[in-house]
Amino acid sequence: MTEWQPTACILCECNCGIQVLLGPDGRSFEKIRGDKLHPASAGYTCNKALRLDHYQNGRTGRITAPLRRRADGTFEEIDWDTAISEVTARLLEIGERHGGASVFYYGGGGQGNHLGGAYATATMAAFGIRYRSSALAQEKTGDFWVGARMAGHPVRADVEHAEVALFVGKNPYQSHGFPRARTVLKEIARDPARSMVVLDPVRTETAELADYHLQLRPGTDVYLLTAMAAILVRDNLIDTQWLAEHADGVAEVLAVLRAVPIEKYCAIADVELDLVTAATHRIGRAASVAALEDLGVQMNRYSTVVSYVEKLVWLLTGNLAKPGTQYAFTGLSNIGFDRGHPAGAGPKSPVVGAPIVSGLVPCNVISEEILTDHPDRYRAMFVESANPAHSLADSARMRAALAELELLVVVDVAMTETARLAHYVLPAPTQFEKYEATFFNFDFPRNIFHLRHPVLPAPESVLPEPEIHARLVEAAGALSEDDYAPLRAALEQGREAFAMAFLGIMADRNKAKYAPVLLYRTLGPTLPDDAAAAALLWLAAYNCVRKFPHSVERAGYGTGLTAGERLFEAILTGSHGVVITEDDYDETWNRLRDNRVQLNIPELLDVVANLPEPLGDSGEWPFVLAAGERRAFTANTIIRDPEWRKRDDGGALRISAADAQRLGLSAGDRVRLTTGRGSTEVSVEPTDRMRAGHLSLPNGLGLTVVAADGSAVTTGVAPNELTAADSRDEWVGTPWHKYVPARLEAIDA
Ligand SMILES: Nc1nc2c(c(=O)[nH]1)N[C@H]1C(S)=C(S)[C@@H](COP(=O)(O)OP(=O)(O)OC[C@H]3O[C@@H](n4cnc5c(=O)[nH]c(N)nc54)[C@H](O)[C@@H]3O)O[C@H]1N2
Ligand SMILES: Nc1nc2c(c(=O)[nH]1)N[C@H]1C(S)=C(S)[C@@H](COP(=O)(O)OP(=O)(O)OC[C@H]3O[C@@H](n4cnc5c(=O)[nH]c(N)nc54)[C@H](O)[C@@H]3O)O[C@H]1N2
Ligand code: SF4
Ligand SMILES: [Mo]
Repeated sequence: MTEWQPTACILCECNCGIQVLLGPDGRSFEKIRGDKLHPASAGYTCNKALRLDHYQNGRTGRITAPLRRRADGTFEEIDWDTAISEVTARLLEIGERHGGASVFYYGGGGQGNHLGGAYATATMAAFGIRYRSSALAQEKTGDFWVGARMAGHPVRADVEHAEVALFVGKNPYQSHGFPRARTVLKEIARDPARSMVVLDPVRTETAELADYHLQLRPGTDVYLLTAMAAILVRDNLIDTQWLAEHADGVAEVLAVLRAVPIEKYCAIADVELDLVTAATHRIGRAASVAALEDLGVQMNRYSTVVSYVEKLVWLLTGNLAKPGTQYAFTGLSNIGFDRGHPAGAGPKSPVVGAPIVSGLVPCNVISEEILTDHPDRYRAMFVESANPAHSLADSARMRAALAELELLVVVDVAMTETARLAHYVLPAPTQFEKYEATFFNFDFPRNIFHLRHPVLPAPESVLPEPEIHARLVEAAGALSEDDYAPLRAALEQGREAFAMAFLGIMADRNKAKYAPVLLYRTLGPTLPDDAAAAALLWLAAYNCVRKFPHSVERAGYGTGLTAGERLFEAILTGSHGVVITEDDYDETWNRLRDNRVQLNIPELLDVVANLPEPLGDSGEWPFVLAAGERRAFTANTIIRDPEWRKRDDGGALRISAADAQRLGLSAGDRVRLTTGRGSTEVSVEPTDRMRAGHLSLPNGLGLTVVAADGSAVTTGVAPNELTAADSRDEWVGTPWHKYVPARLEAIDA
C-alpha cells in the first residue's frame, strides 16, 4: 500500500477526515494529513490527529484473542466458538434466574465508533436486556432533557456563522465540538464585527481569544447566567415580537427575571458588574448568537438548571432558526432525543428509581444499582467500547461493583482498566481495521455522514462488533437461517423486492428488534469490498428519507424509495464522507413540538426564582478541583500509550500562581491531593491562568499499560479515584466532576 487512504481521526466527536500513508511494513502510519475532500473538516486537523499511530501501533495492551478469566484472576486465550457459547449460556442462565433486565449494557462507541454499537440493540433484544447507559448520561442528559422540555427536539449551535459566540464551560480550542474549531475561533477573534463571550474560571486558550471573558468563581454559573438573563429583561434587550410569535410561558419567566438581584449575583460569581453588563448588551444587540455549553457547567453545581438558564439567554433574544444561531438537525440516529417527561414522571432505573433520560440510566447510580441486595439489582454487565472502571465517578466503588457481578463481558481493542476485571474479553479490530462511522454528525445546513473504509487488515483472531453481535443473537436462538432465507431470496430479485420483504418483517415487532443483524446477515454479504458492517446504514438511509424527505431531496437524492437507495449508495461509496441532507434555517420550526418553544419549565424556573446564598468556603476543603480537563494531549482513554503526549506527559495538577506562591510550590513539585473519596500524589504546574482556590487535573490519565520490560506503568492520576458517585445533579443524575472539594499538602522531597 503506497497510496494515501481516506479515514478519520477518532479522538473527538468531530472525526475530522484524514488521509493515512502506511509505511513499508503495511502497518505503521508513516504519514497523516488532513483530508481536503472531507465535506465537514475540509483538510483541518488539530495537533492530535498526527499522533494516531500510537492508537494503532503504540504500546496499548492490544488484545488479539478472546480471553477468559481463570479463578486465580489471570486470563487464558480461548477460541471464538467457546467464547460465544459460554457468554451466551451464562447470559441466558442469569436471565432465567433474574430476568434479562438484570443484565446491563454499557457503552456502544467512543468518539468515532458507533457503527458496531448500533448492532447491540439486537443483542439486547435476544437476551431481554432492558437497561443501558453510556458516557452521554454523565454529561449531556441534562441538556437533552431541558431541550426536550423546551423544544421537543435537540438543537445545536451554528458557531461558524454567528455574530456572537457564547461559550459556557467549554474550551473549544482544545476540545473542539464543532468543525474546524481553532480556525473558526480565530476568525471570530480577528473580525471586529463579531465577538466571543466566554464563561470560564480558567483563562483558557478560548478565553484568551474572547472579547468578554467572564472569569467567574467555579460553580457559580447559575447566578451569573441568571443575572445576564435579568439584564436582558431590565434593559429591554429581549425580542418581544419574536417571543410573542414563537414562545409560550414568557410572562412567567419575565416575572421571575425582573426580581433577580443582579448586582448580588454578579458579586457571588465574582465578576465585575460592568463587564457582565457589557457582555450581556453585546449578546442582546447581536443579529445572531450561537451558544455552546459543555462539561464546565454540565458536570457542575446546578447543572440542569444552568442548561435551562443558558437556553433562556438565547431564546429571550430570539436566537433560533436563523443563520448563526441554533438549529434542529437532521441525521441518521436519534442521539439527543428524549420524551421530556416532567420531573418524576418518566421511566426510572430499577433499584434507585433514577430518571432515565434519552433511554440512559444515569452513570452515577450504576454502582448503587449493583452494590445492594435489592432483588432487581444488575447481576451482569456487557460493556462495549467504554472504560467505566476508569471513566465513571468513584473508581474504587465502581471496581467493587464490577467485582460483585456474576458476569462481566467486555468488547474492546485493548486490555483496559475495565477489561482487567472482566470474565470474558472479546477483541475487536481497531477503528482503522474495519468499516466504522460516527453518529455524532449534526452539521447544518448541510449535514454529512462518513462511512470509513478499513485502512489496513485486522489480525486473524479478532472479530468486528457486528459479527460478535450476530453470533450472540444466533447462539441465543433469536435468529436462524429460516429468518434469513426469505430476505436472501428477495435480494436475488433486487433491492426493491428486498425493501418490500424487509418492510414486511419490520411489521412484526418481535422480529423488528433484530433488524441490524437481519440486515448484516442478508444484505451485508452482498455489499462490495466486504462492507457487511454497513448493512445497517441501508435502513438508516431509508429512515432518514422518511423523517427528512425535503432535506434529502435538496441534497440531490430525489424522493421516495429510490431516494433511500441513492442515499445508501452514496454513503457506501463516498469514502471521504458525503453530504446527506441540506436544510433551510427555518426548517427548524417544523421539527419542534407544536412549532414553538416553551420558556417555562416550572420545576426549574422555581429553582431560578429561589436561588439560595451559596455556602461559604469550607475550611476543611479550601480548593475546588475540576477533575478531568481537556488539554492538548488528552483524548479520553482512547490512546493508552503514554508516549503519544508531546507535552504535559505526567498530566500535571494546575494551580493558580498565587496559591502556589503561598504554599511555596514551584513547577514539578509533588503534592498530596485529597478529596472526600481519595488521596493521591501529583506534580503541580503553577499558572496565572487559574483563579486562586481552583485546581485542575487532566482527563483520561492514570492508565496502566505494560512496558517493554513487562512491568506495568501508570502515568498520571486517574481523576475518578477522587470523585464521588453521590455528588450529582438532582434532576438527571449527571456527576459534578468539575466541582470536587479538595485540599493540598506539599510533600517534602
Ligand atoms: N483534547 C481533547 N478534546 C476532547 C476530549 C479529550 O479528552 N481531549 N474529549 C471530548 C469529549 S468526550 C467531550 S465531552 C468534550 C468536552 O469538552 P469541554 O467541556 O470543552 O472540556 P473540559 O475541559 O472538560 O471543560 C471545559 C471547560 O470548563 C471549565 N470549567 C471548570 N469549572 C467551571 C465552572 O465552574 N464554570 C464554567 N463556566 N466553566 C468551568 C474548564 O476550565 C474548561 O475550560 O471534549 C471532547 N474533546
Ligand atoms: N472525572 C471525570 N470523568 C469523566 C470525564 C471528566 O471530564 N471528568 N469525562 C466523561 C466523558 S464526557 C466521557 S465521554 C467519558 C469517556 O469515557 P468512556 O465512555 O469510558 O470512553 P473512552 O475513554 O473514550 O474509552 C473508549 C474505549 O473504547 C476502546 N476502543 C477504541 N476503539 C475501539 C473499537 O474500535 N472497538 C471497541 N470495542 N473498543 C474500542 C478503547 O480502548 C477504550 O477502552 O469519560 C467521562 N469521565
Ligand atoms: S482530535 Fe478532534 S478536532 Fe482534532 S483532529 Fe481529531 S477529530 Fe479533529
Ligand atoms: Mo464526553
